[in-house]
Amino acid sequence: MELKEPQLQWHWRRQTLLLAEHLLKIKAEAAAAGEKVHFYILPHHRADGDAIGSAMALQRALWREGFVAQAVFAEPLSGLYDYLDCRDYAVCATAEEAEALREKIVLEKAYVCLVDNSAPSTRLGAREVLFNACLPARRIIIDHHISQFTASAAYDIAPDIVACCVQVSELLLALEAAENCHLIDKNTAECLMTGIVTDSGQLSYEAMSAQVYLIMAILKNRGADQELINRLHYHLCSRRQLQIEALAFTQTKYFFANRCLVAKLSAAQIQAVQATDQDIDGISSKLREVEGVEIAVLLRQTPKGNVIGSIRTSLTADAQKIALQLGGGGHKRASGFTIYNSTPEAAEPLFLQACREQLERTDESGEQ
Ligand SMILES: [Mn+2]
Repeated sequence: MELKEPQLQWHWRRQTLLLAEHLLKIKAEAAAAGEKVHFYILPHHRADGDAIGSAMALQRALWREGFVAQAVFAEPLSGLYDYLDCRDYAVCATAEEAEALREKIVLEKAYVCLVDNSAPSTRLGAREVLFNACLPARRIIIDHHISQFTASAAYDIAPDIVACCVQVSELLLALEAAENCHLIDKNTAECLMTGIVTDSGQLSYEAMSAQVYLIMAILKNRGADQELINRLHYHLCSRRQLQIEALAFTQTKYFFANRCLVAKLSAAQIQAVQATDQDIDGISSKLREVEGVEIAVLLRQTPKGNVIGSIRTSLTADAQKIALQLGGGGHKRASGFTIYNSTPEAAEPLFLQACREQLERTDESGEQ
């Protein structure tokens, strides 16, 4: 008996195949010259599950390919990711640390690969000099955000894809197919599954294509513990998280006939509870689920006095268009922005102005 499901055919994206070819060429040239090729992998700062998963999976796979590869983060990874067993990463947070690494990159004529990130000037912090120090022909980008860069053989930029980990999965599967080798072990599969589960809002966004489910099936088959990943990222709740959520949920205001919901947290409140980014991360997604709400935002103040806005939208409004007006970016259902030297109170009218245009535009165009 044969199962017929033509929609479930595997599809190779052109960018995946071009990038796989690019890597194989680098590998072949290095082998011919008898040289070691060095890669530095830079995810965006304040790395989330997708940034961490894609950076660590790529690092492990490049090792298997015989390259020297080092993921370099802007900050140490939270204990939440201990199950990924990724201790072999570097942290580059200061100008001095960046300078030491910059010299190595120049000396080694290294490749620098941005993952889950294609905004070097705003999302790398001190590591920006590393990208700039890399020879332009040795820069690689794998990203699913709207980008200033154009897709090319070395730049897989695909804003329609739900997670960068999907792109890395496709790349590694293309390399496996081309070389008849095994790159995705249990650990790498878990890194990749983590990015997909977290960046898709637990598989809830419309960018969850049939192909992404196929990839998840492969990752599960390679040993990814998707049940554990779901529990750690979506079900377990720290006491701090419960406290900061309770605080945020009582500091909400509705606007635009209850279509827009704004919650605020001051730096002092976050400090008092000692809440981490992870304790706070899920709040805006929960606000979006309130009946009738089309746009939800959490405006939270950092200790440095900046305001980070996390926008979540339901069916009609485009979070990315709102964030772009405020100098931020992201995706249709989830985007973010930073307003420097501000307070949640001062940021609120700016956010509402950006929403106003989006809500009116939605009305006019009659989008569903
Ligand atoms: Mn991502």
